[in-house]
Amino acid sequence: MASRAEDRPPHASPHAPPDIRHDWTRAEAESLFALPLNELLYRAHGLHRRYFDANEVQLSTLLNVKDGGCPEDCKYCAQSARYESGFKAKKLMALDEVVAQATAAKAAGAQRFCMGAAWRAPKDHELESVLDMVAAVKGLGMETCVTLGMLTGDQARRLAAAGLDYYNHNLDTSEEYYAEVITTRTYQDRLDTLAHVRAAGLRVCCGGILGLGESVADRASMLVTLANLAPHPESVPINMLVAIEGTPYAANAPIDAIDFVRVIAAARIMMPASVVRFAAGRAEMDVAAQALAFFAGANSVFYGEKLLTTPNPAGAEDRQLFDRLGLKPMTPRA
Ligand code: SAM
Ligand code: DTB
Ligand code: SF4
Repeated sequence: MASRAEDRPPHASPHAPPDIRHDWTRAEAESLFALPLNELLYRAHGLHRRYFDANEVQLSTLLNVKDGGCPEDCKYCAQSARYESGFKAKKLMALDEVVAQATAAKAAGAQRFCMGAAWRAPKDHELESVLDMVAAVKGLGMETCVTLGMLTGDQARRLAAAGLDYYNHNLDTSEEYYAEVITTRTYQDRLDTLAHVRAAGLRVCCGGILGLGESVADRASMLVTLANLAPHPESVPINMLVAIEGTPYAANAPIDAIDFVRVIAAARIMMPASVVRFAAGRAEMDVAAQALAFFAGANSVFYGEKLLTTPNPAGAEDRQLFDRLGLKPMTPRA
């Protein structure tokens, strides 16, 4: 397929292979991981600079609007009702509380407000309440994102009509490894929801988790699935597993920081125009490793002292980090 004009940076030669491709193979992704680190970083950072201001970072604040009690069995998750994580189920948060939290996030400098719910899939009356949240947060002048589990086409269209900007729905791992991690839904269920979200005209936020016991081939396979979605997800969160007491993955070994950086770099090369988020796991990584991840192509973070159920660096700590690194908040695109 011929590449679209906007897929090429202005100075690219018309004969050069396009940067933006949807025909990646697992062997290619694995060979990126196998490059000497400096070579991999050089290639990734070069692409990063072609498509982005390399000194800008996108800031998203997360709020769990529906805590715990989820019927799914995702082995990493604090909110599955199947494990003894000690995390209690609560009712859907009230609208005024959501607005108060979004207002505080905006005042602290967040550009996007992401609301998560521990559902397998929203019921229609539950979706109604989320539509009100989306409209209210949008009314504050923030970008909106929600992650609610599986959606029908109709539900995706209703979210789009309410003014939603992004829908987050992660593939989490490779298709081959998926059934090891989650048995209550299939990879195809995930892909179907992503297709509904895209067809409704929403921007897609889709990534995965490292540290689930997956192999390097699984990591390559996940990136290939992501990069072969056409168009690419606009936002690609790469999470490090936050090991949760009581879940089957409580004792998983932490992933090596350099391996994490390699995945960020490969994601940057395979999806050069997408915003790649260093998502969960920054609280467990030192500043030098975070700086390397930003150089490798990460240009978004979760900003605010809590993820969904676990800690994230505090806003003041991150502001200090961004100052040290000379990173500035990214201007949201229209
Ligand atoms: N229930 C919905 C779903 O799973 O689609 C939305 C909320 S769910 C908590 C959103 C995403 O958070 C998951 O797909 C997973 O990628 C990430 N996540 C959950 N628990 C995590 C953990 N302990 N460590 C890293 N990422 C995690
Ligand atoms: C994503 O990719 N990561 C976020 C968000 N999308 C919803 C969730 C991270 C959760 C980390 C573990 C927790 O706080 O429970
Ligand atoms: Fe439920 Fe989402 Fe957690 Fe899976 S990741 S158990 S679907 S809240």
